[in-house]
Amino acid sequence: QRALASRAYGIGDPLATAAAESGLDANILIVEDRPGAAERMATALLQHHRITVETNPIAAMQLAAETEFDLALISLDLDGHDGLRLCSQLRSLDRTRGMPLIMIAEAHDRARITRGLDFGVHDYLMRPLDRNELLARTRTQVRRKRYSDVLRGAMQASLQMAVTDGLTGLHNRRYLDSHLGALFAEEGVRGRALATLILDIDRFKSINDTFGHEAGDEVLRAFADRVRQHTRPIDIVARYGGEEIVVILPDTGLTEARAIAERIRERIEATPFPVLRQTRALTVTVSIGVAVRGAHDGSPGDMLRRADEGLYEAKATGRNRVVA
Ligand code: GH3
Ligand code: MG
Ligand code: MG
Ligand code: MG
Repeated sequence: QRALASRAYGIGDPLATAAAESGLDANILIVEDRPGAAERMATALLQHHRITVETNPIAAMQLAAETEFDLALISLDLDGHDGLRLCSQLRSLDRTRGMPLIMIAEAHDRARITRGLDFGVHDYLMRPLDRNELLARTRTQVRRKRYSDVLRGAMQASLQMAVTDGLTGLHNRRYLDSHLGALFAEEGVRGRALATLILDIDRFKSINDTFGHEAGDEVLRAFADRVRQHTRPIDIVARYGGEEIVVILPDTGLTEARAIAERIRERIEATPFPVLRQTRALTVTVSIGVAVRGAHDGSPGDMLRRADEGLYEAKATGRNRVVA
């Protein structure tokens, strides 16, 4: 589905295909308390869809919040309850907002139908129900739902792509820039420490020059994986430049940050990196600059700059070391 979603973005065809195939097997909720009507609808729709019938709007609300339905058909007159209120609640809840709704109404319901359409109910059916009309309107809404699911998936995929580095799967610099400011402010307000590591592979250019750019890419990917393995889920790990990775460590002071950096440095050096078409794995080393947020730092840029100075010093004093 993800592949379909990313291909579909900006291209018409896969969307059309998804829509054409969507007529069958939707998950449909019918909220109706007249047994005859509920049964007739269920019988007509069961040929193509999975059907759940519920008579009570409160139970229906709960069910809709728990299960993903592709469509709900809702009677406006449920014994003692206003079906329109159920529609309105379903439209306002995050979890159910994307579910299409069809009202089942009587001729005297004109005013309520209009109100429903006004707040986003998609369609309605008049009693006495016509079987073919029921099938047609249902099909239309199910297709619309499938189409918008595909679009939403494509949108999420492209948003994800915009903040992800394609080679390593790490966050990219754009992600770092847009999240670091808020994190910096938040940790400051809470009076917590914040640390930064900047890691740069030593003599990476010679890996490219000796073994080729593809081997370089392979090392870079494995390097990124190892760094990620040695950090926590709450840390931000981002590819900052060519072969530089920045790690932001929330709630972490200098001593701990230096220890984490030293551990990563050791792990990189200790285990050589296998490379395609090379019988011997390559020993790779990394230099790391460490900085913590200072009392007078106005922005995360100040902290990053000090980490970068640490990195520069690590390079100047022999590489394969951590400088805080
Ligand atoms: P130093 O120890 O001083 O860091 O030496 P270095 O060779 O690692 O440093 P430099 O910054 O001069 O070179 C980095 C190299 O990284 C240059 C560039 O060709 C290479 N590089 C940048 N991005 C990529 C990439 O995505 N893939 C590959 N294979 N190489 C890359
Ligand atoms: Mg460099
Ligand atoms: Mg380098
Ligand atoms: Mg570099």
